[in-house]
Amino acid sequence: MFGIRSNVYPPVNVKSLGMAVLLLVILGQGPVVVLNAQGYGANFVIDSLITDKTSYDAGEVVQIWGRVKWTSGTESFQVAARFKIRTPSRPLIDVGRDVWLFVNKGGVGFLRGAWIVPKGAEKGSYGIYVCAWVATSSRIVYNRRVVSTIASFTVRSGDLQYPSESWRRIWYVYSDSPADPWVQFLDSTEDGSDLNFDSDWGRGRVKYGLADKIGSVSSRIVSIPPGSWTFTVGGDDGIRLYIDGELVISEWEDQSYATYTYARTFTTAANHLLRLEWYENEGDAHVSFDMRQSGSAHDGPEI
Ligand SMILES: [Ca+2]
Ligand SMILES: [Ca+2]
Repeated sequence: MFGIRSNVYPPVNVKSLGMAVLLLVILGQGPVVVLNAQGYGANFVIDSLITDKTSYDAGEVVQIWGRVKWTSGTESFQVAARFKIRTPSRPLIDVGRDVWLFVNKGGVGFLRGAWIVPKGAEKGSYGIYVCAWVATSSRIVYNRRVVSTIASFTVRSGDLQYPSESWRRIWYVYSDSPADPWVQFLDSTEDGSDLNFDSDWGRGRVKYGLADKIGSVSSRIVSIPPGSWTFTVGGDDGIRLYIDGELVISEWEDQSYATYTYARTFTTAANHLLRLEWYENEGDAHVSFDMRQSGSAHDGPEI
């Protein structure tokens, strides 16, 4: 699933690099990284291609800007641009088209595009390709002076992260199908430092204004001392728990809030990876996690 943003801007005459900086500030982005841009053309060149970061997670928006210089001539031009992404193993994906660049003779203009990294995007280096076509002020003339350029970035997506200080939660819109639950990435968050938690939203909003059709994948690493431990998870609706990648509790269905336990004896102290998946379909929403040494009234372990 690709999110495509096409931006059509009104005609503007942009003549200085200072305006480029101003434009980027207006766009409200953080650190800007100039990547390995290159281009060619008879009288104009894409001399920079810019993203706000060099690596991204699934669901993040890759903002792309290019700067184009027109080096000679007396005409006033528009440039139509098409943005494409080449993934590590797939051919070019057309991710958007932009028609808004206006270049007077000897001037500077700008391109802008955006792409949302899809859930499940493969890890690796991606290339952004921009093709631009000069147009007259009244109509676009494709294939007249083609310019291309490339920049690269890395996608981190697909990797669950296991912080030691908190749970990391990846939030999704739930699809109403337990077999293929996640239809849209919402956000990833670091949610507090409490290992054991009990989140009961009732019929209220869970997050992002959503009271229904929402779910999360929570993950963290925890150091577990030797001994017998009981893991208790609760869900309204579906819940499942993985320890070190092994599915140990699976109650992945619509249900009223219920808790389930799993016990394991650890013989040595070691770090273990926890992953808790949960979804809320409709009605009440509730999720909980608890781990403690068997027979202990204390939350465990010391972390
Ligand atoms: Ca609900
Ligand atoms: Ca429910």
